[in-house]
Amino acid sequence: MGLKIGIIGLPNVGKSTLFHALTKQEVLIANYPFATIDPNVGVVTVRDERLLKLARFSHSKKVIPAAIEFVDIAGLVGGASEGAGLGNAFLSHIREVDALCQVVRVFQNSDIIHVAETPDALRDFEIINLELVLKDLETTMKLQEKIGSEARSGDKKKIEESEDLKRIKHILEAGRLLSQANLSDAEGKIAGTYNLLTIKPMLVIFNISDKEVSEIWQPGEDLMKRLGDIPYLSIPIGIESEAATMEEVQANEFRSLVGISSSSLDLVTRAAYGRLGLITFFTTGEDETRAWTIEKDAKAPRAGRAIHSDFEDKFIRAEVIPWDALLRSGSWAGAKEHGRIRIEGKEYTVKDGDVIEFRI
Ligand SMILES: Nc1nc2c(ncn2[C@@H]2O[C@H](COP(=O)(O)OP(=O)(O)OP(=O)(O)O)[C@@H](O)[C@H]2O)c(=O)[nH]1
Ligand SMILES: [Mg+2]
Repeated sequence: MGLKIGIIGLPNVGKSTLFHALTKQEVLIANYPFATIDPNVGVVTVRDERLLKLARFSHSKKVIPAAIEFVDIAGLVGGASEGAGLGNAFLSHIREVDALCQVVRVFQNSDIIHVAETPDALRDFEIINLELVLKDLETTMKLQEKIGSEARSGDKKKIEESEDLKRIKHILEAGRLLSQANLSDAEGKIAGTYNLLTIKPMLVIFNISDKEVSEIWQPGEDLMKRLGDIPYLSIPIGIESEAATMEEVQANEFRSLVGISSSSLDLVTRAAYGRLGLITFFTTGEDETRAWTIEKDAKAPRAGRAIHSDFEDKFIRAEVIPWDALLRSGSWAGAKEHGRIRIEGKEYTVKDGDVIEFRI
């Protein structure tokens, strides 16, 4: 499953710097707004200790981690939905992604230009959200016109869609993100079908300075309220970007100088998984050990489909064992002997960390 995350935010807040830290790709990082015009795209493999331990256990020739694609999108400014700054070009890039990672600048540094002179996390966060909301409002109104005229012919489905759109519009008019409003299944489906921007799960990264390590900096009360259930991380992106160019030992020494224990970047992928409701299961053997990404609550046949489209229909049963139980058993045969490998059918809900062998 290709998972795509878009990095958004005001210009010059450190989006490309974060992208560089994550993907280690050389991109234009510059102290002027709108340095990025065309999006940068890079794939990051998800670091997972369980995968490495399983691969060692199975003496696998190949290790295949899960991957996330990051897209570094051009900066947005107030009025972007109506064409200000680089205008609407950004929107098509945002439409394509599964989740949004919003970078909000916290670090103070008068040498680094800020489009509104000084950073203000709450205000800046609101500017970006408002642009997304306004764009969704525009899309919704266009849809209402189209679907409304179809509904007048008496089409029952269109009448229902029209009602759903009305409520969606209401939420947007109140300036709220759809992801934060309790949408009904039908409303959620419409928002997804028409690719509305604010239904996409969001994750916020506060770009803190090297002097404000995460233990110290916390969002203020108003900002916390506005974040609601949106997960956030505080990361000194500048530090991580520099550390990205070093060997691991050296990088950790460098991090410890500013009081961070290990790479905070791993937290980004983990938070993204959590936010998107994704889990990992494994397949392991001498040929390869591989991590697979599926939705939480997926049943075993659906998990099979992650491996091969055939596997869902041809699914007979799955042999399942939690990864750590397998390691403790010493071998697959040993685990079998001790009855630790369970035989599961079509109704089995896959758990994070399961090692699965499919019988088809
Ligand atoms: N001091 C400090 N500077 C940073 C940090 N992160 C980024 N910068 C600097 O801020 C400037 C802008 O960084 P970019 O990563 O290019 O910003 P961007 O958000 O991609 O900007 P646009 O592409 O123009 O929208 C560069 O000069 C960076 O070196 C940080 O954590 N601390
Ligand atoms: Mg950039």
